[in-house]
Amino acid sequence: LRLEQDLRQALTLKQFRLDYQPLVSAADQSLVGFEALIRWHHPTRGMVSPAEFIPLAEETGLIMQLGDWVIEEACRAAAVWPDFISVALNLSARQLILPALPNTVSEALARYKLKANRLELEVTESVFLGDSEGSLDVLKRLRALGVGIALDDFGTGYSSLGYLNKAVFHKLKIDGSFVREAANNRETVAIIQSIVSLAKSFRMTVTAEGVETADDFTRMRDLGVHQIQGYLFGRPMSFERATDLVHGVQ
Ligand code: G
Ligand code: G
Ligand code: MN
Ligand code: NA
Repeated sequence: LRLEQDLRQALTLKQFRLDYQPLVSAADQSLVGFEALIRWHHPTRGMVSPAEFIPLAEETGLIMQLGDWVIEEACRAAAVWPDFISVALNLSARQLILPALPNTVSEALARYKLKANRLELEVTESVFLGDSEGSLDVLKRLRALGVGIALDDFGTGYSSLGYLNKAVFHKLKIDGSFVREAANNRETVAIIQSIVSLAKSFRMTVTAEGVETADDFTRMRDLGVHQIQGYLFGRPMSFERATDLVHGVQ
């Protein structure tokens, strides 16, 4: 497969970069962090969406190398930004099969002299589909390092509420589809309410993704969501633009 060959070369050819999407505090809309999102700029294909190449990277095992690069690159960015800015990155379920992952993370933190709480790792409920005991063990070792672990796209996967009772996750990220649906669906509002109360009883924070309008923002804030992410506050942007944002440059 052509795309697969291109993907294999893309790392050495330095065709990847991370973009950063701002996360703000619901209380005062101040910047509290960024989510790193990978971008592949192919010379002839143009921008290839991660929705297209991440599944391919997972199937081929390339996700291991690519994932290590993402960890390195996100830590390099975090080291440039002040301590109150956290950086979140996405992990594929396959990366959690690797017992070496906690080592990779702690070495990257050490290399960039980063406090562990600067880094947040996002996983989806799909980590519990395969070797869930092994994955949970890796997640616990990551948590023990002091990095944050967020459950991403919460509510869209199959139900795995039992896993919340393992003191692994520090944050739930409510999927953007719920946030947008909440605008005209009372049942969706009720779902978000119960997610927030669930999070409270497990001492987790809640982020709402996909916040696009001022109404979305107010609704999520009033429902008790702690952090907000979405086009209203910024699209994924280059490291340079993100750095400007950190320093208040418009
Ligand atoms: O911006 P958006 O199109 O970036 O992202 C599409 C999907 O790709 C999302 O589900 C997101 O979680 C995933 N994704 C983005 N960057 C990464 C990454 O660095 N690693 C993994 N595993 N997934 C990513
Ligand atoms: O990791 P996750 O699957 O949560 O990836 C987030 C995805 O949502 C990325 O593709 C990102 O570009 C996208 N995204 C971020 N903010 C918004 C938004 O406000 N609206 C929409 N439609 N998509 C968003
Ligand atoms: Mn994410
Ligand atoms: Na999401």
